[in-house]
Amino acid sequence: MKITRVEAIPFAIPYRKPLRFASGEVHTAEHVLVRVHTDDGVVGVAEAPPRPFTYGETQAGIVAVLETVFAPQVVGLSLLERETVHARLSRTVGNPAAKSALDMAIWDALGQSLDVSVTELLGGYTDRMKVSHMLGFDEPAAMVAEAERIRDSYGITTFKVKVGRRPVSLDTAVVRALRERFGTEVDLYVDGNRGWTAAESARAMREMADLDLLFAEELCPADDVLGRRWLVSRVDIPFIADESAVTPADVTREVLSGSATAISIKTARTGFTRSQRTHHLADGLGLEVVMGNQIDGQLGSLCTVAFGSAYELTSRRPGELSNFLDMTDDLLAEPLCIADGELVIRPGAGLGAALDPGKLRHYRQDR
Ligand code: MUC
Ligand code: MG
Repeated sequence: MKITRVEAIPFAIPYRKPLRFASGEVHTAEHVLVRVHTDDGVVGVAEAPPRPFTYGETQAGIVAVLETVFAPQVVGLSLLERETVHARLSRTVGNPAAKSALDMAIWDALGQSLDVSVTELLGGYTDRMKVSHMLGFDEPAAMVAEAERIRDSYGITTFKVKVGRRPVSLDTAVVRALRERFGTEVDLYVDGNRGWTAAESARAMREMADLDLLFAEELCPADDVLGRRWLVSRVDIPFIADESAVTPADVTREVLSGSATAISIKTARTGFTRSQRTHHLADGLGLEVVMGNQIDGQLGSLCTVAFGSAYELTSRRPGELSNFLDMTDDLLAEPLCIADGELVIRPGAGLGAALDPGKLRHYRQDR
């Protein structure tokens, strides 16, 4: 169970349609496949989705930091030494997606070596999650049509609506149109990706007060410290910290200072080892948790559902597991399948993520 080699393989798969939100837009999944090899011939896999506009990581940067900084720190360790891996990687500040993919590939390899699933290794609560779908910026009619298509095709009835445009009525009109079209048949929440000021957020929330929203996420920047606290104190639904609370320490700071009352856990940026810590912290603090999506491909979504299914708290709310539906293709040999609004973990050991060698050859950018 000794780690012998770490590969970082850049690949690019186009989106059918771009996802647009307040802090950026994504046209192509330019991700990094991480493979961890062991002396027994086991290969663990995970993917790192860089989000330069949020965390400053780039595809080339992730490859470089994995090859030159992180791989040498883990080669030679046993798969069981996950806390040593965590301690070594944690000496470096930042680089969340690079560290997380390495961490998750190690857990996958460990699961394969022990012949148990990652979900069982982590907590083994259930084998599935309900799915929440993210609706990117568009006109109200187009966003309603997209929600209809997603509901009809996959049985999904929870939608996260991207907001944060100016004037705020551009977005409040979308949420109102969704509620008018679907009534109580769907659950809705909003994510501003820091696009509004605290005052604009308060105004938008007033305009949407009758629309029965589940949550509000990251409507304004947490760096506007007093404005954000003021906003959170007057919003009467859970206020989710997403990009403002990446590490467990961030969560502690944001929640104890009154800048958030719920959190998003994204395995793409906290892997399994840190996500576990964040889960336990949220459990102790009594926080609502939503399993978020860093615009992951299918391998990343498999990681999210594997973690989310492991605990009662993380599987309570629908997880954001469906961004891959907008991609033209993927690396998994057998595509993920969302049915009746649910995604089920893969049977078998580790993550159960067999890759298609032909697709990897086609989409990889390093040869
Ligand atoms: C989200 O919840 O903010 C957009 C950028 C990113 O990193 O995640 C997405 C969705
Ligand atoms: Mg968010």
